[in-house]
Amino acid sequence: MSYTRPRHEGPLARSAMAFVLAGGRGSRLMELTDRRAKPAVFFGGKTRIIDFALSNALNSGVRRMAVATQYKAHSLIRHLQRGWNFLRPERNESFDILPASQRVSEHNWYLGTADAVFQNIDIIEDLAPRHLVILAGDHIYKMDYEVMLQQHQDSGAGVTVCCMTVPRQEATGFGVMAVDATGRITEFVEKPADPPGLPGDPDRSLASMGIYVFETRLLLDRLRRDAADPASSHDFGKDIIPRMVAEGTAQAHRFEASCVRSAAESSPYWRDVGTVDAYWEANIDLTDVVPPLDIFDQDWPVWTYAEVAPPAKFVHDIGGRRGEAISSLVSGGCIVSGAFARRSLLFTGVHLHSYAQVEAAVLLPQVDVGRHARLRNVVVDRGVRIPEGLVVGEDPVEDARRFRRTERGICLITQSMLDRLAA
Ligand code: ADQ
Ligand code: ADP
Repeated sequence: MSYTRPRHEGPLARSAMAFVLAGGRGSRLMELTDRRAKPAVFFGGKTRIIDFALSNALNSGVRRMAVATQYKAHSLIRHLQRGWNFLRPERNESFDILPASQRVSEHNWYLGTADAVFQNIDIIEDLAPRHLVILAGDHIYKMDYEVMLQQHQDSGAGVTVCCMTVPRQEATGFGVMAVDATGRITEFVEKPADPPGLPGDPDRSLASMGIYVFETRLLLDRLRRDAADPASSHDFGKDIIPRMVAEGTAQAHRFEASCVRSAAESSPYWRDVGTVDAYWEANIDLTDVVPPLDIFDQDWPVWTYAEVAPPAKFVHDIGGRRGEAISSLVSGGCIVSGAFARRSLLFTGVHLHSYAQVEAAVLLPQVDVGRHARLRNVVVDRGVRIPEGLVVGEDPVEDARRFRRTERGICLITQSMLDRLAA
């Protein structure tokens, strides 16, 4: 199924509010989330992961947004303040950063995802949006929330849950559901050890994407009741959604119906990028001639905070050796001098020095690759200085000794790993 976006701004989106959950740990990204929350991790050459959900909201017509933060939030908050501060109250717009701050009880940070919304009820009530679109800040996808809001209104459901099919073995990390012929959710199990397959397709399961639409009044009423329940873990996936499914008031929305695709994209795209392998792969995929995710789509731009940087520069070194990049994404402020990059992402301000070679490398902002270094299948954290002559990606044993090497053979390199080696 393909979806053509209506040219007008979504009327339901315009009166809705997006509430983005960005407080989780994302610990499977290892050292990349040592100091920053997963939504703040860089992705795609210029942007950070959370920019995708926020851009979806903005492009759908949503003009009121809030982001709940908790774990290691400084880098995320700084990014939001710099890049997302253009929504203006005088135009009936708003952008609120909501760090867990014990506003409701002096004993509790955000206990679960539902509690993260509950603790900010007063702020939501002041803004009085008609609908709330609850989102996770850590997924890469393009979606028009207006279409989901429209379905929610038409069906009269209490909650609408966005879903897609996934291979059954991978469904253990999701809320898994069954639906009837009308799209009503008849069963919902959060992260089942043995996920149920689809009728007629036992190797696939229907998974919740953690995107929910509620009428605001109904949700706030539910959250108040949930907060008073000592047996609840105050979580959407564990408490709120299963209860509404049991009452028969939850409806499924198919991601395919609202997934935004440019002419270049062959199938609906959604990635969790929750592991180093998935993160590396989703970034490197962008270097394909026809990538599965089109970040060049002018109809659905990915907004971000852009550091002011001069254009990327490619130069011969003094010996006449060419500086080149092929099948790569090269951001502003990069200098490729007598070095060679293939199938790589160079984020803002990366420098490659003479005789360096990088292949299938994700180099986060301000990485400096010294002369004669050779890097293959790597993710290099922001600001790392790769010493002259370092070779990574050719000797698995040596790689695993020095860096975080995944089973698939991808090496994550941080400055503290290099400092340890040098010590
Ligand atoms: P998970 O993603 O595993 O499953 P969770 O860890 O609760 O659920 O995270 C959901 C979102 O909320 C993430 O963006 C996370 O950063 C954020 N978050 C977590 N704890 C938070 C807190 N205390 N305060 C603020 N934000 C917080 C959920 C659903 C599943 C569904 C998957 C889809 O529960 O049913 O299948 O999402 O990815
Ligand atoms: P990002 O790379 O995500 O833009 P920074 O690199 O500036 O953000 O830092 C991420 C977080 O780590 C920030 O909260 C910053 O204050 C913190 N930080 C940076 N360097 C150190 C350090 N050496 N020790 C502890 N915390 C640090």
